[in-house]
Amino acid sequence: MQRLGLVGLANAGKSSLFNALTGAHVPVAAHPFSTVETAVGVAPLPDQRLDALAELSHSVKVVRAGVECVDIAGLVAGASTGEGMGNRFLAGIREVDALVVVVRAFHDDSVSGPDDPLDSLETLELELVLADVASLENQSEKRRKQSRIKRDPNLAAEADAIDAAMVELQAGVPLFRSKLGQEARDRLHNSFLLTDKPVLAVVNIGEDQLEEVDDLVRPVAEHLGGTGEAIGVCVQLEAEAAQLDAGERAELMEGLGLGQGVVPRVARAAFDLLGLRTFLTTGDKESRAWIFRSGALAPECAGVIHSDLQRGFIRAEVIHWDELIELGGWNEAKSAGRLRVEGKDYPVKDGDVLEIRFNV
Ligand SMILES: Nc1nc2c(ncn2[C@@H]2O[C@H](COP(=O)(O)OP(=O)(O)O)[C@@H](O)[C@H]2O)c(=O)[nH]1
Ligand SMILES: [Mg+2]
Repeated sequence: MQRLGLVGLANAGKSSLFNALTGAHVPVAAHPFSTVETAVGVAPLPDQRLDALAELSHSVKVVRAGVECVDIAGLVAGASTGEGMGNRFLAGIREVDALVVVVRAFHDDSVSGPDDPLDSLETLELELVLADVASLENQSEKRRKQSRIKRDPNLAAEADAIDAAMVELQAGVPLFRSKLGQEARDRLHNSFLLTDKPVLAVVNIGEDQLEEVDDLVRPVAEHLGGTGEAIGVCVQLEAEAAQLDAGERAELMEGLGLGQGVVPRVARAAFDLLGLRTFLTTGDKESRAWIFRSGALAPECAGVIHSDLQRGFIRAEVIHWDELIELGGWNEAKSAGRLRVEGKDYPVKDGDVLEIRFNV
């Protein structure tokens, strides 16, 4: 499963965001390093398509997709040289597939730490950049030497990619917002870099800043350019709301003009960032969202449901969810001739409703 790592300076609100996303109860405290053990949880993905399908099929159960989140222990300036949680922090980041960077905008004198979001983002980027520089040190020479010994041109190309990455990193630019091309990025996979992961920034605002949220988010969004999204969230408010029952939560959020709250949008954006998609199944037992990699073919998607369905895959009957709703049901869609029959080379699309035919 793909994993999302929450990172940020101490007291930025990472554990609070983790709780808001996953509905967990990780200790939240006004001192750094309260998160000693790394917490892992699943954030359910909001999905209105699924609710519509469940209603259509009178499903007993609705099973949402989720994204796995890791609350990574706090970072202080100097982590790349072993300050604070140092290497432990960096190791935590190495293991995730995308980063949610939490930067603080809320003011609270009783909670230590910087509250300038852009400043925090730059501090964080610098630590990650320094760690990447350290791990690439001498690597291109090594690759070049091996390339000569083994007569392997791929190693020389990898060395070139490392050199190109070093130019960016030494100018202080993390790879996620660098000019490095896709081919070079692909060649850096073996180097397990920290700044090579896709990034979503969450600007943690105070309740008193709801009106200025756009002004607080803009500098961070501009800094990331086209390479990453930034979302303003009043994390503490949403973490508290996550502990309420659905009715009370809706009332609180609506009252503040926050609709469903912003956290579901964070979960959705993070999911997209990971390059993940969902297809759907629906019936009277359950309506369910299943996760697949963007670009996966029908048999691989069948395998997400059960390996038998992949092994014995014959064909898939497919219809996009909104067409199915419009037609009023599976049988109606069938008699209208709107169910498509797709074979082994069909690339499944986000929002497809599938029924798999297979041999046991
Ligand atoms: N006033 C205020 N305090 C917050 C907000 N978000 C988090 N905090 C507080 O900041 C402290 C650190 O939060 P925590 O989630 O533990 O941060 P972490 O160190 O990044 O995991 C806690 O005391 C939180 O209650 C907020 O939006 N407003
Ligand atoms: Mg924490």
